[in-house]
Amino acid sequence: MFKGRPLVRYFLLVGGTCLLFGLFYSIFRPVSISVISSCLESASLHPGSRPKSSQEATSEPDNSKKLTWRPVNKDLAFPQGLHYEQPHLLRPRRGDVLTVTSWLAPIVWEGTFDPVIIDSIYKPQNLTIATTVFAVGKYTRFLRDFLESAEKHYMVDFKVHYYVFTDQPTEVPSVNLAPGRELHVIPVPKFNRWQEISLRRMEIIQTTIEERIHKEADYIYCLDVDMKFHNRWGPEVLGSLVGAIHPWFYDFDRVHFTYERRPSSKAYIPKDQGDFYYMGCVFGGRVEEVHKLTKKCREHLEVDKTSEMEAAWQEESHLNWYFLYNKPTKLLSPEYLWDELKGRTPEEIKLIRFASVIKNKAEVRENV
Ligand SMILES: [Mn+2]
Repeated sequence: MFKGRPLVRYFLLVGGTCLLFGLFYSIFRPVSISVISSCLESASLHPGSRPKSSQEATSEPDNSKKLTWRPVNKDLAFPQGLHYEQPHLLRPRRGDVLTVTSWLAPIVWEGTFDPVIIDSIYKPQNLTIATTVFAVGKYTRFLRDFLESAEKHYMVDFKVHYYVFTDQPTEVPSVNLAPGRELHVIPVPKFNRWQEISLRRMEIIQTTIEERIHKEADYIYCLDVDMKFHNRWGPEVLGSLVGAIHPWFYDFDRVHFTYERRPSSKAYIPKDQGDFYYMGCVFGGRVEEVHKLTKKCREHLEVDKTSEMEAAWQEESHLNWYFLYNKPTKLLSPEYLWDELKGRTPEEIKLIRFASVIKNKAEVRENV
């Protein structure tokens, strides 16, 4: 009895301590873990603020740190006295199509915006829109139609700087440009396969943003050259990060999207993931955001290349991966990148703004 009491006290003490520890642990563990992980996250959001590992230090120098971006004008200042149609909450302009995503990004369709309001907001902002096109090999033949139709419909009354990447600078046609619009020809090497052009495009856009576009433009749109404008393609497309929905897949279930499905590729998207299938021939947004996009896609393309992996649809597969994990802030409906091969225009497409030119792919593509 006398001997048993210290033993009881001992067990009480040990048991109590364990209980206390358990209590402290359950209270503070989730906090400390979330604090640590949020610290890690913020460190990865600002790569410049954390010491670089030796592996990173040996890779290419990170030019992005030195870049200064043009200030963002986020105001939607509207002039006084302008008359326009009143919006009605119970009368949606489009009842037949999705006009906003589940992360609240608008999807731009004819009827969802008032061009008078959009122009009145954006024209006074004195914006410069960089526009990249690649005209390599026989694709130079598309330049004239592309540029002439762009002068009629693309960002009319805005300062547009076209950057034409080509292996044949002498083949770039001279097209009359409206005041404030410029065309810069940037020589690139001739690639052996058309897939190669698609694989190198992200890298070339990234480098050109770093070298000059970051100083020269507020927004950048990267477009395919084998396309033609048919109707307004205006400032309603402006947004931080903008993707365009592919005209062939918009009514498909995501399991049927032509995402990259091999887990060994950096563009891999599992069957049960994905919002939309975006087309590689149109993407854009603020120069800073498009720089992040091209840099990440370029890195992923290079990782895939070292393991001799080529994603199903090259840069388009990587672009779809990027937009899945970095949601676009504005989406363009298929009006903004139609394909004439689709034949009869469906009911939901009220007008075609920009469409691919019907071409003999075997004839214009290099080494198919
Ligand atoms: Mn194309």
